[in-house]
Amino acid sequence: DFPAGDEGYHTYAELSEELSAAAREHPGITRLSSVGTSAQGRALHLLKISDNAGTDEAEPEVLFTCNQHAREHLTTEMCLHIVQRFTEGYGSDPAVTNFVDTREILVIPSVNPDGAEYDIAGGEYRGWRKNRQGAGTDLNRNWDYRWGCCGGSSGNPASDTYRGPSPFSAPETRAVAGFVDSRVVDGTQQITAHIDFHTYSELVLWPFGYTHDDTAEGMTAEEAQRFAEVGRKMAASNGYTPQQSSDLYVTDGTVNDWMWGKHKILSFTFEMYPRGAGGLDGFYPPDEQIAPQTARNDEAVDILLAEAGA
Ligand code: 0X9
Ligand code: CA
Ligand code: CA
Ligand code: CA
Ligand code: ZN
Repeated sequence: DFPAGDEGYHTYAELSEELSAAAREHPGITRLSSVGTSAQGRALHLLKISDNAGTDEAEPEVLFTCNQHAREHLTTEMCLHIVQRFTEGYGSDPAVTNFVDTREILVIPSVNPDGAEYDIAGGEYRGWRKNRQGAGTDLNRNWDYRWGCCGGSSGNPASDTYRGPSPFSAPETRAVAGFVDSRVVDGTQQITAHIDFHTYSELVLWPFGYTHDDTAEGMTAEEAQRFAEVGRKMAASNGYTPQQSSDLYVTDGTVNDWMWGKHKILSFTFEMYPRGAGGLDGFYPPDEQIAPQTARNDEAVDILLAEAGA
């Protein structure tokens, strides 16, 4: 469990129950499923929120993923907040109602439930980042786009940025990627925009991460410009700092590079609160921060949902 005083965070069992409750209480606009299972067999929950959620309608699909990194528990709360806002606000909040009616909102609140549970299992935080397959794979180095290309990951299983023995060796990344691949319908990828939530540093990041170059094969100057424009607009709404992800440091095999490189999905990483901290402390803000730091991204989420239709 979470340490005393941090009970506001959701364990995997509590997350599962919240999602079931949201689906039960809002059956017309939700569909709860899973994209697969983790290395230890936990369901990787997926909640779709849209009018006529049981039907695949011709509406832009927007994906939100959270908790690739085990210890980044605030991000799971971010995805839950998105779920709650777009279910509970439907019919009363006009902006929410409009997005639910005109988009298919796809939320995967925990990509790494095994790691998250391990991080809290001892009743005190362990500072765990990776999944729980062997010595652990960094899921955000395991995606099959220029995997291991560029010194932005490690081949050492003991490393916190271990890329795994092969691309998509982790069942968690393979499952999420399989779901995204399955959204290609009649040759067209239905998902047009995506945010992967992380902590911490208060940043809005866009691809590519594998190279310092602004443009590269698969990223024209116009496309890079669009990323920067949307990224800056979202950052202006939440006070984060916008930049190309490699400006932070070079990574390879990350989710954004795959989403854009393979599927041309407008894919961002948000590094949430806090802006700075001493080492591991930044991963464990008190649960009193959940409400303000998740609501802080409401406008940015709405900006992305609007852009998804553009
Ligand atoms: O290293 C990561 O996977 C992300 N940061 S975290 O502290 N949450 O681990 C950042 C990924 C963004 N990509 C690049 N910085 N290139
Ligand atoms: Ca508290
Ligand atoms: Ca719909
Ligand atoms: Ca659809
Ligand atoms: Zn992270």
